[in-house]
Amino acid sequence: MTEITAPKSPVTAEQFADEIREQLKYTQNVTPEQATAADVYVAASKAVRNHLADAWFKTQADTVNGDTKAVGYLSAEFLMGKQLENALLNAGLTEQFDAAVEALGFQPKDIVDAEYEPGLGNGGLGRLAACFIDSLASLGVPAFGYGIQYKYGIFKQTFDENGKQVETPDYWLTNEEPWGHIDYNRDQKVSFGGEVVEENGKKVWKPAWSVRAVPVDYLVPGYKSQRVNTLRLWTAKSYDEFDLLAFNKSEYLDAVKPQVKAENISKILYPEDSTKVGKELRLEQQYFFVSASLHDAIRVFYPGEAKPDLTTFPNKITFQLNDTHPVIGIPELMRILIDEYDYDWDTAWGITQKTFNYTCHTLLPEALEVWPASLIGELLPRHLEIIKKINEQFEDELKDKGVADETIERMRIYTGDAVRMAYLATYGGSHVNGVAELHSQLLKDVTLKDFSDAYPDKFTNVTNGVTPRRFIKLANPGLSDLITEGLGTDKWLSDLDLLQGLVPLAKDDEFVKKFAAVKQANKHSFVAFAKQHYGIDVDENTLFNTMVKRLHEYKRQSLKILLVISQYAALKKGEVSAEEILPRTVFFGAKAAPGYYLAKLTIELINNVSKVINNDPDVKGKLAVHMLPNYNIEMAQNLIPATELDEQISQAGKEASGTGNMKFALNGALTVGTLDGANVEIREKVGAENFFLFGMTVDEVEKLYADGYDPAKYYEADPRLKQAIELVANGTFSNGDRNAYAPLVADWLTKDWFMALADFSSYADIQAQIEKLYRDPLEWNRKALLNVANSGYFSSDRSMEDYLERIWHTGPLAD
Ligand code: 26Y
Repeated sequence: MTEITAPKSPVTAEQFADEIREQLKYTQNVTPEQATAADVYVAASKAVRNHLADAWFKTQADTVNGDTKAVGYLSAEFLMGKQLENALLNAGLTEQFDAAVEALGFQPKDIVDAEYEPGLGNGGLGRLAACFIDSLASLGVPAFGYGIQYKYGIFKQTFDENGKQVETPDYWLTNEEPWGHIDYNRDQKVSFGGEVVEENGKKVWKPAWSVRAVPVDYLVPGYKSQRVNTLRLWTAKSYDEFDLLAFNKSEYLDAVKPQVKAENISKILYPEDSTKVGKELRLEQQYFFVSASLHDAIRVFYPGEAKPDLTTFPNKITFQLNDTHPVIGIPELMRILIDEYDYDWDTAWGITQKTFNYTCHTLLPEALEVWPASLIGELLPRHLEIIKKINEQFEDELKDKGVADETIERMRIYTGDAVRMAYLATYGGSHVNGVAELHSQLLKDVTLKDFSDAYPDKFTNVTNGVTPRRFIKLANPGLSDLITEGLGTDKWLSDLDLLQGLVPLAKDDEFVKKFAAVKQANKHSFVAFAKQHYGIDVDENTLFNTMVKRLHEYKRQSLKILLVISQYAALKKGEVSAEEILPRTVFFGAKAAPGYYLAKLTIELINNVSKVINNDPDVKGKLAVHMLPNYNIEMAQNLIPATELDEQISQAGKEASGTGNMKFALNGALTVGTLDGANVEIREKVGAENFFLFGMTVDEVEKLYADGYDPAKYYEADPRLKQAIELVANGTFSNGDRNAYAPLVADWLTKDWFMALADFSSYADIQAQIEKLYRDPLEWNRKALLNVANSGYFSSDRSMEDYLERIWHTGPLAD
């Protein structure tokens, strides 16, 4: 047995340089003279990984041998961002790295930049998973992230000459990827299809085909915690490389078919979010990673045991279902317990219900996954049987509770031809949570109302959070230093509530000026970043106003672009005098799902509005608009710290939480936003006077839907809005082509499902307040600083503490 030692003691810069040289020599096989930045990046990454190895082994051993329940975070997405800088920070090796790399003749930034960002997620849900595992490791809580190592992450976005989004595959594994270790010896078999037969009174699943799930392990180092957790992403391999028979008949393409079919499972990340895609491959992906992960957990916690006592399973690990994507895990654990380990139904159900909890990340009914029963039956026949039985038991339980028949009808998990995954998750686990106060309330009152009536105790809230290590310390070193100076300690990085200590400093004009200088420096840096990456010229003496997030109608990028157009029109008409003009640069960043027509048309519109405005000498220096391509974590880390005004303008009741809003507030941007998602709590924390609120409330939205919404009425009523839409309709942004945006215009005027038009006037009106405040830099920055000081609550460390207390009922490993 290997001795489990404490983590390696810190190294000097010289030692670290030697370690990099060694990696260059033995793994990259280049001399330091031959080495490029890409070589040094791989070598340094491997050296850091080696530094973490002992702490990783120790964490694993303590996790398995101790009696602290671990957390298994099951997620189809982990949007990690670049790893090297973060690993250095958490391992306490940043200074050694900087000096070592310089000794080797490189700039640290070039080495860090050589990393290719893995895009294994779509947006908020995937990034949240990444923040959560960072926080769990930092808190010292034993945890496993379980997901899929997609070969192709979220597509790379470019724009064609007409401003249309073009999606290109993101083959992020083109070059050596030093972080993931593929562990062929810890593989799992995952099977599909076939039929269920009865043998000796027992149901036996005879699958038709299987794939080999091979784990790729990523280390998740905690910040100053000496703990290193595991992110285990599964990749699919074929058991049959070649079908020899077919090959001998020289049908080469047919011969590799099984391999292609198997490996397809982990090939691509579906780029849809918020609109469900009922694709067979997606269900295969879900089952693939969940089945492998559950078996893996049994392997980890009951090593070598042929007949483990799995009644203890829920004491070993609690599984969080990150939205409905891993919910097939509920029937899968039932199947494992009953078919593979011979437990009776009731025992299996007890274990299963105790093991799982479900987080819902949406309010859009169309984002709740529903699978055709026929598809589940074909792909996972045994699971369909189990789901039917779960549904029967569920209906009986509801009857016993005295729930009315028509309510039971509405609540059915299995409807006869479909399986509702959110309902299965709600019934099949112990707790259900939304991701912000308002969202959790709406889940109880609307989306899952019947369930909350029947099982009120299951429902709880955990407001999202973001990791301050990546999103303040790494993204905004200037602000980090200032915070540390202001507080006299850097402990805030592990206890973000300490930011409160900055509140009194908002009264200190000198400190506020320092804060303003940091923001200006960040703007300056972003100007260089934008020039380098996008080839654009940005004027740093303008208000930096940003809207970055997925492109979706409910998020209302169209509301923002209509406002920009109206501001442009006012400037053109000379309605604003030279003294009144507040120069602004508006940044958008957003990917649209490839099949989402209106979203893609909105991107095209923004690009063409940008072209017209940026090339119009009449508004030069007053208004500029940039649609930045390929919004990703790296862009977020550069743009958020430079932003002064953040847009969070979704229709009230539609954005479950938002996490960008938290990152902006923590980086000293003021928010203009609606009373939606976590905006509500952000406004409460930072103070209503430090937040630009506009628009309808959830109740007002509901009432307007009920009364019958007619967007044309709003169009007629506000000349600013009317003018903006007319400019889109009359071809101003399409070289006179009146058809170019006709579908968007028609949608605005006749449907406008998310009521952008109804909120336009209040949104336009509040701009005067924003501009007035911005003209007083000291006051603006005072409020921005108060946003930072009062946003400590939005640390993902706090989110984790809430999950630990309300849902997981576990905690850190003993030291
Ligand atoms: C079913 C499939 C197409 C699907 C794939 C991805 C459905 C949803 C998603 C992703 C959803 C998502 O990212 N939701 C966001 O989660 C964040 C973290 O909780 C929230 O802050 C944000 O409001 C929500 O839109």
